[in-house]
Amino acid sequence: MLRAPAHLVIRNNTLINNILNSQKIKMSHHKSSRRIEGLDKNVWVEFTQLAADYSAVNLGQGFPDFSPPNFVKEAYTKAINGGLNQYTRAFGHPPLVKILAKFFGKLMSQDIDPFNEVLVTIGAYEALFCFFQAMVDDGDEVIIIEPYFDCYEPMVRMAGGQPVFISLRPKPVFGRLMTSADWVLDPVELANKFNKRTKAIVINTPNNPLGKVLKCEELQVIAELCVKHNALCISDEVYEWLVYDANEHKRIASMPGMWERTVTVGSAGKTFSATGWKQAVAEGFEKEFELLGAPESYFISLRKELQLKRDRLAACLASVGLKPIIPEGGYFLMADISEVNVDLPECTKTEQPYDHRFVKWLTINKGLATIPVSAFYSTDSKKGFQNFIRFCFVKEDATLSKAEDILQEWSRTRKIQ
Ligand code: IK2
Repeated sequence: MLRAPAHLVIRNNTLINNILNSQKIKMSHHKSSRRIEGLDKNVWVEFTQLAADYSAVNLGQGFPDFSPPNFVKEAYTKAINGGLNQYTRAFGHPPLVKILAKFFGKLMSQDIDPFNEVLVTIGAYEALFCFFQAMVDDGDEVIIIEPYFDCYEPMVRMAGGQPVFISLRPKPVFGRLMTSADWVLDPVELANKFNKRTKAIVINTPNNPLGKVLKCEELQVIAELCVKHNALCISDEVYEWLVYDANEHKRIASMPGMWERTVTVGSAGKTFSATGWKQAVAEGFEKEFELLGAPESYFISLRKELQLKRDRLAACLASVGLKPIIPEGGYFLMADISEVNVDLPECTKTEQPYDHRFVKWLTINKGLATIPVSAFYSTDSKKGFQNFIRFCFVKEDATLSKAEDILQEWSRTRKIQ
């Protein structure tokens, strides 16, 4: 599976709650293994439940509340009615791995062997899990860039590895809204994180939660360090089709010296707005292959639609004093809450970071669910990043309107007080 040092384009087609995302199951008289210590809590379990309990307008978890495109829904029905209901090839359904190799081979100008270089997993989660289990050994160091999608850290630890964190830091901006491009890595600091124990670096572009799209020059710095230190790169590109304005998604696997040392992870759930699906993806990619770059392509129309939603939400947040950081990609938007004074009541536990308490208050008292950004930082860095919350804008216009009404009403009452 992951045995060859060859490049693997890992695509997947559904979202499942894997062991890291499930609540700890108590087995009578048996202690759970050391490997899952510290995994009993996570931000998705806690805040998704809270949103449901208070029937809040949910701009928290990253899933579209609109339907996937008809052509994939039809392919799904066709697959089931046509008898595709039982096991297929373990490493990926042959028509799917073939079109993935053809599709991404074209984008990366590489010949990709569908049967040796493509692995289909159940969600990007499983692809990440397989990578860490297959490649990381006890004591290996894995560099993780903060803020990061929260499963990287426990997955590295579970494999026996040691996470080494480096933060993207915001540069000061004057007279305009901040964008995700203003958050940058210090190349010297990054170089200092590499050493002979470094097994891999995890990158995520467009980034969740910030929306940063890594530029060629930024990827170049990472690539050169990987080559110099013979390190692997796991490149989480699940939002690859969602880049806005003049930004372009660049694939680190295409850079000199990187093909042999990169595992690229995509997500059909994100790509086709169907986060809970398992089939019908091959036909979706077949159709998109024909339309690549054309205005009728779903990847292009979705991006345009989402850019409007991003701008609409950003304008609303700015008008009520929650400073948005304009994302270059992805479907999340971080906002700075430091200038909004809220008297958080006693009921919110004080030992939790401020953003956790703020999000709870907003969900319970105003009926709007979001996600605290400190959940995307390591324990030592959390304190420095308690003043941001994340909004998901891959939502129906009606959902966004409800959120706007809540925010505007709240802003009016703040002004009156
Ligand atoms: N990698 C990243 C960067 C992701 O954002 C996700 C999905 N996250 O969505 C939840 C949220 O942030 O609200 C994944 C991997 C997992 O993708 P998949 O759904 O294909 O398993």
